[in-house]
Amino acid sequence: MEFNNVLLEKDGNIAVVTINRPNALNALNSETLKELDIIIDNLADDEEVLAVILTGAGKAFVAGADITEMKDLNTVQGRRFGLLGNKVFRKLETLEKPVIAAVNGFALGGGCEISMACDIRIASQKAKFGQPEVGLGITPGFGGTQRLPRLVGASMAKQLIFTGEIIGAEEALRVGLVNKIVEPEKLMDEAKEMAKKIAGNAPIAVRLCKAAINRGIQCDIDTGIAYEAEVFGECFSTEDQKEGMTAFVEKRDKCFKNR
Ligand code: CO8
Repeated sequence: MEFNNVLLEKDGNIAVVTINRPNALNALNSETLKELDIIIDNLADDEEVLAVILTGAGKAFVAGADITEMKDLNTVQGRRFGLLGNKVFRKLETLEKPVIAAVNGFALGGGCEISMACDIRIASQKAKFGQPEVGLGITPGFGGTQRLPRLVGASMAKQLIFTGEIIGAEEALRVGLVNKIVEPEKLMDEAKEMAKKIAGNAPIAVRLCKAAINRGIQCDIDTGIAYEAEVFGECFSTEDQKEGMTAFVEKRDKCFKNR
């Protein structure tokens, strides 16, 4: 399937999704969001894909939602646009496969927000992050007020959102917005290496860990632990649990089958 603004490539079990509107610094317009929506559905259904990398073409990761498209929206249209972005980002966040954001450049507004809907963020030394919305007369609208405080704490999230300041990769690492920083030319190799490492583990266990962590960060610890016990138990109904533990006992390489 061909898309106008997003590229999808596969490298074995790894899918690389590249937002590809470099002339607009990969700004997210409705068409791009709708294409991402379809691509995420396709990735969910593709049994070959065990991990996903999201990146941007050219010098930006994503420089935000498309300001040209948003400029003249009325209340109803603004809400609809916000809901579309939120629907797609939440679908990405709850995709039953791990997603790594390989942040190659500007990740501003909706760009920072889509990176936060990924499970892990690897930043190039050239990456820049920020939520500059208040300078445009709006609030973050694709989950920034919700995911940023969960990642960096309420106080730092308020500083970043109230000031709209743009921070570099080092500061993003310091505040816990990114997992690691790498040289620009090594970004995709590093992301693929991490994706392959994850894909080498039992896929059902990885999927259940993602679900347990995502659920746990938004509920009380007793509910979270009860959920963990449930998914832990579920692992023992999988062939891969038997394989992983038998391979350990027999001191041989494991061969997971995603079953
Ligand atoms: N939307 C549309 N076009 C953009 C965007 C954007 N967010 N960002 C850059 N572009 C375009 C520029 O207009 C320019 O186009 P053209 O060549 O036709 O003039 C092209 O990309 C290149 O950009 P610049 O020439 O500005 O490149 P610079 O390297 O000089 O500057 C910056 C790079 C600093 C990233 C600058 O482009 C910039 O400040 N961009 C806007 C960043 C921003 O404010 N992003 C937040 C947008 S708001 C948002 O994301 C809210 C999300 C929630 C929405 C909810 C809706 C209800």
